[in-house]
Amino acid sequence: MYGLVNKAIQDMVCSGYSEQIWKQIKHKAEVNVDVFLSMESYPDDITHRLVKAASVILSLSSAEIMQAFGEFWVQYTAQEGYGEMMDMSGDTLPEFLENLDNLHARVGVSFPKLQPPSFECTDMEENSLNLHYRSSREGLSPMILGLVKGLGARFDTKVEITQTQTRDEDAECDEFLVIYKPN
Ligand code: 1DX
Repeated sequence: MYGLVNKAIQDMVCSGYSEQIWKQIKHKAEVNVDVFLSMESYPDDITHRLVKAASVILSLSSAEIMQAFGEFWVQYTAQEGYGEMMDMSGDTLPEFLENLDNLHARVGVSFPKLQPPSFECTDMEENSLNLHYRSSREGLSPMILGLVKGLGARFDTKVEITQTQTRDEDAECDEFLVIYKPN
């Protein structure tokens, strides 16, 4: 994944805990990268090792860390150079979710190593939708819970999200029921 992701993990830990805790996490993860470059691609394994090590050092589950990271990502990218892109992607939670594939397509033009996930909204009602999530990566569904909650905060919208399908023999992709209400 692009370094922006690892940098976001670093900033989340440093702002919520401390630089020293971050150093411990990096050491435990055996990650010897001094500074992550946002626009450089790194092996996914580095990100996974950081999440695992953070879970040990902070005594949180990997799922909890990934969910917190998803929430953090929405505001982090908005303030780290991608605010305009986020602003263009919708004024409401459902609109933003419907535009996510376009957003990733735009990023992918400049950053060809992007492996963008795909999001599809079905069964759209006044206050609910079904979110289908497809990714070349595995194990990231806890992050989706956080990302959608982060979007709820961004749009001042109350959200409940539950996973209704998990990608396995039966289901072709992960699915989430999103219930929302703008304040
Ligand atoms: F609900 O499933 C709200 O590296 C959401 O595979 C979900 O392949 C917002 F560094 C610049 C750059 C670069 C901008 F400069 C990414 F290149 C992307 C900014 C998306 C904002 C996807 C990150 C692929 C890296 C799912 C989890 C990964 C999507 C991460 C969240 C808005 C983003 O993001 C998976 C990669 C951006 C950029 C957004 C993502 C890669 C999301 C969301 N994804 C890189």
